[in-house]
Amino acid sequence: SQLLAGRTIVVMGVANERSIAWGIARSLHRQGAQLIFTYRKERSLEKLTKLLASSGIEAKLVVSCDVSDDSSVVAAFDRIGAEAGVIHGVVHSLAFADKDDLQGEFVDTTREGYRLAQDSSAYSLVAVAREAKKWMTEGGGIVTQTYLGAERVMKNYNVMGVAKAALEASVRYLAEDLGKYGIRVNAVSAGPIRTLAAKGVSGFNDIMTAIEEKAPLRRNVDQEEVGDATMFLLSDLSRGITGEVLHVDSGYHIMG
Ligand code: 0WD
Repeated sequence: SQLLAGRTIVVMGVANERSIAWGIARSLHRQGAQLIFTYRKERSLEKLTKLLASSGIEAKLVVSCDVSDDSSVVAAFDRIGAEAGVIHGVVHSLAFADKDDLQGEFVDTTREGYRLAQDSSAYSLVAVAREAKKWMTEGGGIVTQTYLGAERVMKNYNVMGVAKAALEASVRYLAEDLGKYGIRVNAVSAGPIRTLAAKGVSGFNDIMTAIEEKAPLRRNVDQEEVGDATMFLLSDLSRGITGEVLHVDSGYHIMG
């Protein structure tokens, strides 16, 4: 039987077929979830429409949402609530930083670059959780995507590492706030995966090679593995887990 039959889940952050959010959407669909998608750019809407058609996945709703704009988040979840009534999960798979801040030294980060990364990549989860919880009246799960750069200094990741640290702390505070409503909040910390966002991080190829050499599994992970772990965190199989950061990284994070 399917783990997510009868559940409605909002997936935020599909930009193209390589997006982690698309891998997640496929995992959720395989387990019977009804999916609602949000997108920011028109270009992503076009890609998403084609992906849905070619994969045979039928979206319950596709709605525009810019997570750095409160009124856009409110409007998106108003529409989602009006359409679905109840939602059981949200996948937050978005982040943004200025390309100039993903190279060189962190010490040179501008105030505006810092603000932008925090706002789109960390605060966005708080704004989304606040709107989503209104419709999560049967409980459920919220899952975001983070990276090891939150815990350790990773070359070039810089301002995004600091934003991911804030995101992971936000997961814990949100888990405490929403736990009383039966809503669990968790993060998946994925290893490097070649996507549009990854193109912005300089030296990305070297990072992937390091995983092949040093990670216990001696290989990189893919969108489907991250998708299945995220699916697990949205399903009842993980009902005792909240405030957690689950590494899907071939075990790389345990290595010294
Ligand atoms: O190696 C990787 N790719 C890893 C990514 C390793 C570990 C974690 N992650 C994280 C990312 O930091 C991000 O949080 O996974 C998440 C998804 O990343 P991705 O799949 O690599 O990225 P991508 O395919 O580029 O999609 C990100 C989407 C884009 O969609 P649009 O429609 O805007 O083209 O997030 C979007 C981004 O532009 N995004 C926003 N969407 C709404 N409002 C915003 C925003 N303000 N900012 C960025």
